[in-house]
Amino acid sequence: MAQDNVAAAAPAADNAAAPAESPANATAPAAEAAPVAKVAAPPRMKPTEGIGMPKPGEITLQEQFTSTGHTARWLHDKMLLPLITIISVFVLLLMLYVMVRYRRSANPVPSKTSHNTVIEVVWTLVPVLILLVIAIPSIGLLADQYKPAPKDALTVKVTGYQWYWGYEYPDNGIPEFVSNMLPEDKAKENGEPYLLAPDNRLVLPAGRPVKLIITGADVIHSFAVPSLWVKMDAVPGRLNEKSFTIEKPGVYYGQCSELCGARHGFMPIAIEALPPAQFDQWVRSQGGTLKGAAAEKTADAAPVTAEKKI
Ligand SMILES: [Cu+2]
Repeated sequence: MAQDNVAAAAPAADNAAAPAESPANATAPAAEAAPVAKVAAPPRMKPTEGIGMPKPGEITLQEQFTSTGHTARWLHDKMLLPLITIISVFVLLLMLYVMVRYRRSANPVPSKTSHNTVIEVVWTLVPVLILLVIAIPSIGLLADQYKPAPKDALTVKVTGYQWYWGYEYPDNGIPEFVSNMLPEDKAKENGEPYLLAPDNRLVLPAGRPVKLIITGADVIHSFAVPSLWVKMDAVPGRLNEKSFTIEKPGVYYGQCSELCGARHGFMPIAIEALPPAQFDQWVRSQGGTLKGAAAEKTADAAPVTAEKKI
């Protein structure tokens, strides 16, 4: 293309009636030095209905895509929910029984009983045992949620602003870009849930450990993605860490979860988890460099120019 322009400009130089822009066209190719190989960003991933987002009428937790998420959902669905159901039904039946069995018409002379050692021991010990049974998996889950990231984790800095998110990839040399909510017509056009879909997503690799460093720039926000079991406060002047590995590629939506001002409800989060190779392609499309094992595999990759993905 550069040669075409030069060839076209050459005869024009002798021609007095040459269009005014000809000299500019002739010099432009010279100004652009060696051709730069451009890596295209992978196409914007389509979300799957009901995955990584709430479902209408849903009463339980969203389907989980991290190991901590699976433990948490198991604790909620298989332990807490059955226990509170049994206890609530038991107390309700006990109250109904007492109301019917000891009603005034059936008991004109009320009992004067005020003490029963056996019952008192039972109603103290049984709740203690129930709490102990809950505590064991619960403490394990708590520890899991704050486990430090493995050494090879990809670090991404997340900053909460009034009222949008900023994402920076220090490991890949990608400077911060911001993520704003999509207007309703644009979200619908993309086939994405309005109020959950932002323009720029937080792109992460699936199957590789990730470490988010979360902070706030103005007030306290909270970075929360329910289907990845992620919720961490973004506090000005403090760096909070959250580490996880996303099991499957996909789009996972979340929202700011700390009341942060007028547009708190309009600063959604979308994590696009790409297969590792596609993530590396995305990094290069943004002008970033690969890190660790990913860099060795594609060491001969051509340099690229930055291209923002919308
Ligand atoms: Cu908020």
